[in-house]
Parts: sequence; C-alpha cells; structure tokens
Amino acid sequence: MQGKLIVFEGVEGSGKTTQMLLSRDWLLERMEKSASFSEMAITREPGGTELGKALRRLLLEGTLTHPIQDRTELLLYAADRSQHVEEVLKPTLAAGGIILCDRYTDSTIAYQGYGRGLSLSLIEKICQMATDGLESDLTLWLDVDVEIGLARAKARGSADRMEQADLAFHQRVQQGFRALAAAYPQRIVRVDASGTEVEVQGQIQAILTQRFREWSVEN
Ligand code: Z5A
Repeated sequence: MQGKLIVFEGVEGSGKTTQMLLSRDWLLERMEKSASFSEMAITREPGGTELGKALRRLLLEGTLTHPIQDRTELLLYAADRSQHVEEVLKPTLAAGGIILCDRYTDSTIAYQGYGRGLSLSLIEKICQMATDGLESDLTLWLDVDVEIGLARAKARGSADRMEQADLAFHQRVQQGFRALAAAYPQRIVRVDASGTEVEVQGQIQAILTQRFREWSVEN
C-alpha cells in the first residue's frame, strides 16, 4: 500500500492528541498482524521539525512583548508546514509509511480564515505553496461543542496564546471546520467527540478499518 497521511483536526480540547495516540497503538497492533504498511510516524503542526519547535514556541507561548500580527501568524504557520512537508511528510510517504498528524491545512483555514478573518483564497494559495500540493488522504474532524472542549483544555492546565482568545473566536473556528467537512465529504470525516475516550476511539477505528479496506483494494 502507498503511504497515507491521516490528520486529526478539531477545536481545543476536542481530544485530537488523545485519539491520535490511541489510534497509533491500535494501528501498531494491526501492523504486527498484516504487512499492509511499512512504518508509522506520529507528528504535529506546528512543531513537527526542529525549526517547527522553535516556531511553535514563538506562536503559542505568548512571551513576545509585541503582538503577532494576523498575516504574520499565517506566514509562521505556513513556514512550519513547508519545513514539515519536506523534512518529514514527503519522505515518510515515499517510504510507504502511515503518518498520523495532529493538525494540518484545515486548521489554517479554520483559525486564520474563519477565526481571524483573513481571506480564504489568500490562505488557499499560501497553503498550496507550503504543502507543494500535498493533501491529507483522510482527515478525522473531532466535533465537540466549543465550551466542552475549552473546559477540558482548561482542566488540563494553563492556557496558551490561542486558547486565551474569546469564545466567539473559537465558535468561528468551529464553524470553519463544519464548512470544510461539508465541502470535502470524502477527505474529511466527522467524528462525534462528545462521548468518552473509548466511545470516540470506537468510531475512529470503524472509519480507519473502512478506509484501509478501500486503500488496499486501490493498490
Ligand atoms: N493553529 C493555527 O492557528 N493554525 C494552524 O495552521 C495550525 C495550528 C496548524 C496549537 O494546536 C494551536 O495552533 C491551536 C491551533 C493553532 N490553538 N490552540 N489553542 P495544538 O493542537 O497543539 O493545541 P490544541 O488544539 O490546543 O490541542 P489541545 O488543547 O491539546 O487539545 P486536543 O489535542 O484536541 O485534546 P487532548 O490533549 O487529547 O485532550 C485535552 C484534555 O481533554 C486532556 O486532559 C484529555 O485527557 C481530555 N480528554 C480527551 N478526550 C476526552 C473525552 N472524550 N472526554 C473527556 N475528556 C477528554
């Protein structure tokens, strides 16, 4: 089977990271039983490379004295992505690996487009440049009420620069994910992320089982 890029998306506290790690464990078990893919990589944006880690600190820690301008923020996420695509994503896919990635281009459309209000067509062009056209094979959108997600994130500890944005911002971001899922029903699959971790993982395993079946027939 050819390499595949599987992305986890959603608002803060939707459970992306938790579900990505549970999915990794489940897929690794599967990998032992079948040789359908060669390796698995776990990664994230921002922060999937050495440069990306430095950009992540600048973007999220809120330690700069002057605020990051919206277009600057967009370009910093794009710089992180461009490096990530070349250094991690393309080589892993070329080797036939499966990549589980915490956030990718849909986050830019949802946060910088719907959230900050930057032009969607400008974002599309910048994403195209940063990814060199590399799209996800499957995006799992973990859909949970913004209030529930923020409460989960808050219970976990101190909020980063983006989490501190107001509720209306996060609601616009959620609207962005909803619009994207409606526009790309084959690539983006909605997961009801309001249940327990086990319930959410059950839905994800069913989606992944179906997709792996389709992918193995294609090859
Ligand atoms: N960003 C952007 O603006 N533009 C871009 O292009 C990109 C990113 C790529 C960093 O993302 C920030 O970057 C993000 C968007 C912006 N803004 N913010 N804020 P991140 O993914 O690193 O950070 P995050 O979105 O804040 O993730 P998170 O808060 O870590 O949430 P999560 O990964 O979705 O959830 P989690 O860590 O798995 O779970 C959060 C807590 O909830 C934790 O205590 C869990 O134990 C708990 N949890 C998880 N699942 C459940 C269920 N089912 N029930 C109850 N509790 C649960």
